[in-house]
Amino acid sequence: MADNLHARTDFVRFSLEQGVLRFGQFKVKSGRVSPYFFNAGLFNSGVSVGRLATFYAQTLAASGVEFDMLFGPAYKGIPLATATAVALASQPSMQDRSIPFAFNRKEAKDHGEGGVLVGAPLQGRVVIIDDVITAGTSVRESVEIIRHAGAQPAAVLIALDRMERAGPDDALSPHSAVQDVANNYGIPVISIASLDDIMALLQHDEQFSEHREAVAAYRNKYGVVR
Ligand code: OMP
Repeated sequence: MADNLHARTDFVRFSLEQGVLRFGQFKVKSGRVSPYFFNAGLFNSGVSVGRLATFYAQTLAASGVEFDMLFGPAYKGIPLATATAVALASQPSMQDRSIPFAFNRKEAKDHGEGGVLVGAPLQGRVVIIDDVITAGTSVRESVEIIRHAGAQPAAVLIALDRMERAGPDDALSPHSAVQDVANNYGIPVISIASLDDIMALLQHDEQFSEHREAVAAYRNKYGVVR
């Protein structure tokens, strides 16, 4: 859809402007040296988090996924779920629904209200909100928390899909961690943008031409087969 393509490209540009998406050489969690890195922690001011949340909200609304509430895994998912719930309230398709949200603590509290969960009670169809999925650790923990509470994971919503194959260099999986999450839990993983959108921008904008080759080479080596 042309509109979505527009939004994805806008999101890549916005991430570059904010310094969240950078080109260079970065060692990532898998041990690979990536020619780009997406550091969502740098969406760290009122206006930038507000815009980020609008991208999440629009992407979720356009996905057609039916859901009852949001869950943000600690720590990074907490502001993401909170801000996205606020942004969803202004989406026309939400028709003034006020979407509940919840998040977990990393350590259980043994006094006061106690427990690991904060926010609305986990119930119904729950969308997990995160920044990137690399190994899928935080999604696995979230799915366990949601199921344990008797609710159902409905989808995972992330900012960027790096579209790269999981596993070590000598035994690359045919699937990415994102595809594994979708297959293992039987839920869609929706992303605001992906490596394809970054590559499209690199192809069309001369300003970034110096990074084309390195990103294309990385995509050729580790990219999922479409
Ligand atoms: P999981 O929750 O195990 O999927 O890990 C997410 C990890 O991805 C975080 O530890 C980040 O440091 C890391 N990461 C990014 O945030 N952005 C990237 O572009 C790449 C990575 C990464 O290390 O792969």
